Amino acid sequence: MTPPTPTAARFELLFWSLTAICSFVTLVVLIAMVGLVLRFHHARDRGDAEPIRHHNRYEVAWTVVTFAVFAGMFVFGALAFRELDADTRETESPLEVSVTAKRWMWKFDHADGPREIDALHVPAGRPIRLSMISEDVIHSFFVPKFRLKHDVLPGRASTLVFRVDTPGNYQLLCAEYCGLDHSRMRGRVVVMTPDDYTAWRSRRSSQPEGDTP
Ligand SMILES: [Cu+2]
Repeated sequence: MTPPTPTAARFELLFWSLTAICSFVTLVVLIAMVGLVLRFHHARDRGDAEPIRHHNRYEVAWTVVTFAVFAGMFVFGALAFRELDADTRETESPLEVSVTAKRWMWKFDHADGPREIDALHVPAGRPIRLSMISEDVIHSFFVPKFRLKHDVLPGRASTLVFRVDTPGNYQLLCAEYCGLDHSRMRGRVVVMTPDDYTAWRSRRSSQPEGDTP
C-alpha cells in the first residue's frame, strides 16, 4: 500500500534503507565469521593463521567505508528530518483545527466550524494544522498510518502540520501512557475528498452536536 502522506513516504524510505544497510552488514559479518571458522578450524590442521599486526590498506579501507556509510545515513536522516520540519512551517492556507486531549478523549474544534469528539474529518490534499493542548496530563497524538506522533502537553500548545493525499479512515491512538483508560483513548481521522468534506461541513453546521459518519 502506498503511504497516505508525504511524511510517511519519506519515513518509509528511510526506515527500509537503514534496514537494508544493517541487514547487508550483518550478512557480510556472519558469512565472514562462518567462513573463517571453517577455514581455520583446528581439526583441519592447517596450522595457525599468520597474525596481521598492521595493514595500512585494510585500515584505510574499513575506516573510509564505515565513515562513508554512517555519514550517508546521517545526511539521509537529517534531510528527511529537515523536510519534516518544513511540513510544520507550511503555510499554504492550512485548515486550522484545535485539539484538546483529556483523560480519555480527543476533542476537535474546527476553526469557524463544527466540533467533534474522537473523530477528525479533514479534506485530502490540503495541509492541516493542529494546535494541540491537554487539559490534564501528557498525551500523544499518534496516527500510525501517517507515521506521525506528537506529544500533547498541558499548559503548552504544540503544533502539528500534515497533509494526507489518500482519502480513508485512519486509526488515532494516544501514545503516552495517561492512566487507567489510556488504551481506550482512541479515535479516527477521516480523510475525505474536498467535495465530500464540504458536504460534511455543511451537514454538520445544520445539526451541530450530532455524530455523522
Ligand atoms: Cu492519553
